[in-house]
Amino acid sequence: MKRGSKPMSVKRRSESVLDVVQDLELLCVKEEVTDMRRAKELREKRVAELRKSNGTLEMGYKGILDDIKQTLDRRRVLEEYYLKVKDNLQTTGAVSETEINDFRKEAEACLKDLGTERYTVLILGETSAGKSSLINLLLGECIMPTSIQQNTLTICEISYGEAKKAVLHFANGRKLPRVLTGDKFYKYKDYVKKPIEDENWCEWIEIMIPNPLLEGGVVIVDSPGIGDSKRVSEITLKYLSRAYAFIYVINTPNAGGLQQDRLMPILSEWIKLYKGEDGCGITSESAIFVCNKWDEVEKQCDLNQEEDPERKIIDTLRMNIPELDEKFQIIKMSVSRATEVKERFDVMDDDLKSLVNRLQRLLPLCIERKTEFFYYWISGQLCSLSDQLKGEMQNAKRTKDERLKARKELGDKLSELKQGTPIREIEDAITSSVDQAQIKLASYLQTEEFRTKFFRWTEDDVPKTEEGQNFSKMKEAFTACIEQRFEYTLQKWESTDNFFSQAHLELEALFDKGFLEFEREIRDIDRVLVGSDVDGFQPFEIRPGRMFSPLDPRMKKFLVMTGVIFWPVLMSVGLAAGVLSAPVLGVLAIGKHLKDHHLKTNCCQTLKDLSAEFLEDFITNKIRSYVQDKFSEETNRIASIKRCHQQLITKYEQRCKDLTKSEDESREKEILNKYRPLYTNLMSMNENLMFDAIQNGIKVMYPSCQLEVRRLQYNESEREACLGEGSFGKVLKGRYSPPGHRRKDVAVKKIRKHPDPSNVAAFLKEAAMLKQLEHKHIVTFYGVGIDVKERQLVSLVLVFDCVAGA
Ligand SMILES: Nc1nc2c(ncn2[C@@H]2O[C@H](COP(=O)(O)OP(=O)(O)OP(=O)(O)O)[C@@H](O)[C@H]2O)c(=O)[nH]1
Ligand SMILES: [Mg+2]
Repeated sequence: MKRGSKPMSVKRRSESVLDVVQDLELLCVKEEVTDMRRAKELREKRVAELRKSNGTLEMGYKGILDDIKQTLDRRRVLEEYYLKVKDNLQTTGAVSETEINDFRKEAEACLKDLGTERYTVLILGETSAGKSSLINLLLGECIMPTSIQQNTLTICEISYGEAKKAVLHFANGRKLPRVLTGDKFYKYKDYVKKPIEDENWCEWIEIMIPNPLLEGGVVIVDSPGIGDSKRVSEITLKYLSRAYAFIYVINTPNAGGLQQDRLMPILSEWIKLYKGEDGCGITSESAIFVCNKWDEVEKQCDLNQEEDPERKIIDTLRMNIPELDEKFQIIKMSVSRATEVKERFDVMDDDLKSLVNRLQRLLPLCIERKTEFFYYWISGQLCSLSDQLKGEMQNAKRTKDERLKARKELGDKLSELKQGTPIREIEDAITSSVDQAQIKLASYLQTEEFRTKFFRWTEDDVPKTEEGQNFSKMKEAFTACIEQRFEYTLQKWESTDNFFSQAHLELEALFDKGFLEFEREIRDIDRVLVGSDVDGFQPFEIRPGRMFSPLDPRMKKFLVMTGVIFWPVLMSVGLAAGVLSAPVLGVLAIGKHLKDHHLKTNCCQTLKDLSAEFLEDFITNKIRSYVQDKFSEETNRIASIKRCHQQLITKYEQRCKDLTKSEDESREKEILNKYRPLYTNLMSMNENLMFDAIQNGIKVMYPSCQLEVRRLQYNESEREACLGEGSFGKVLKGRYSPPGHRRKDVAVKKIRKHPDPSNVAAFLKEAAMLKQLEHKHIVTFYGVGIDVKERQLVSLVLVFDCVAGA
């Protein structure tokens, strides 16, 4: 495969009819032909069609890069506001140096994340699924070695460089990284295949090439296959949390495509990531599943009509990822066919085109999630800062007695916060869950049901080992096989018994309760500090994906007050990375057995004996840590909450001191003069931020609250359509088709005044309120429709159930 190789000229001299017929097959032309002229005509026609409809890969790249570029503006808007806030804080001097520094530090971290123009796409899947082949196809050149045997054994990060260059990062800490350029460049390929035991094994390899797709910041990462070797799989699992987006390559013909025991370990890590990672980038949308080797499936299907492997795959995936959008996220293709079509005719076949289309949607989507997160953050900062100023102004108006009284009250509230009762409750509950789970699991492992399943091995189950394979490889294969079965059997048990998931749910509810309590304690403190009416606020239901309406200033403020670290914690985020701790099971001590049994080649008996040994060892030594590991997400989460709790206390203690500092009552006027302009400024900046964010396409309403305007119909000009008018807008009859539901009659409340920052803010605040009411089952509120054309807000509507709305 050479990049830039000329498309094959149709006039090849020694071409036979058979060649052309093969081309037709490659191009998926079904018509049967025997005549050379007709065959060539058909071929030319098909290639022309493909060129017209799908274009070349270079054109595909352009689409992807253009769409990424589009998101740059959004990031710039946020950056602009960050600078504005910073300027304001510095020039007024109303906010303490420490506070400004805190703000700057956090903002810069966020901006760095947002501004990173490296979009890492991790390609993963089981061994020999075609991961490396897919990368070569996407890059249009043979960068990764491919083979039917397990081949990629290290992480390879492929990014842009003006000249070809590779850097080998040896695992062996004593060796310095080695740079390969010029003639030596391609030597990295030898290192890709080096087994983990090799002293020159690389932890990762950087490959830089002047490829146009990568120039826009896309970084493609090839990973070792998951499944056969536990140690090798772990390399990939470790990398997971660093990726932006994922392409999971499935070896479709292999046992119906999705081997549950292979798919699940990786998928469950990925699920953990996205479940929590709301707002931080990884969502359930951030992966594409490529059902590869479809050419082989088609051949098999000719023989065997009854099975539909695609359906089977979709069902398995959906069982594990209920949010899966199958139209967008699952694609069946033949990488080898697409590669050949691309090389011979320089066009994208339909498979490749559809992959490129999905990438074109996937990458900007992942960036979008990050911009949303940063928007909430900066807007929350503004709320928090203005609240602080309000507090200062409030205090300036107090008499000395009132101030002392406030200080006393604050002291009481603070000591309540310090006790940390909700935290202790959660900690106790985690310990008790671990205890119970251990008892339950131990008793299951003793049952006849489990033992029969776990100890029965047939010839088919024996891992494939090559003739004369070395001892340690053999050992590893047997161990992996037993551990996989163990995990799989327990997964099956869990899927009927739901013991762990029930325990997780109960803990989750406790976290929610604790969160609300925490939030209430802070609100109490705020009431003393700011003095304004904060009772009106009612907390929302907290669920990842639809936790709250971030429009609510209290909530935003709470999130930033508790620091960015708390944000993740609330949504049970990214801790999954920490969860990827050392394997609990470890390598079995099976050397002795293997030696004894190997020669007899009675593998089934060996596996059976080893399973028994494994089980005994597990029950006596490993069960506790296994169960603890199952609850590690909760354990990590509570640890972070504790950290944050401590930080909050420090912050409030400082505020408590400040409260009595300004003893001199004559300063009231001075303080008010100093703070009021900044306060007003920050408030309006927040409204402007929201307005600009909307006009630049950033979702300011949490996704569950913002509906797609194209699903909504209403007619403003019809008189009968008007259900009523209010001060803010008029209410019209309309129809709304929620995704996956029938069309409904709805009431559409449309903002009446010219939409400017301040009335848009007020209008949306109403939406936030309504979302809350919906939760209380008072009114069915479908959401907000925001329509922007050419960066201009054209309409803004709230959509309710018709009866309630009317
Ligand atoms: N029939 C068919 N074979 C394919 C297809 N894609 C890849 N292959 C073959 O599958 C084998 C494995 O491909 P690789 O790209 O090396 O697979 P990999 O997932 O990178 O494998 P490891 O790195 O070993 O985990 C190679 O022999 C490829 O030629 C396809 O679409 N159809
Ligand atoms: Mg590979």
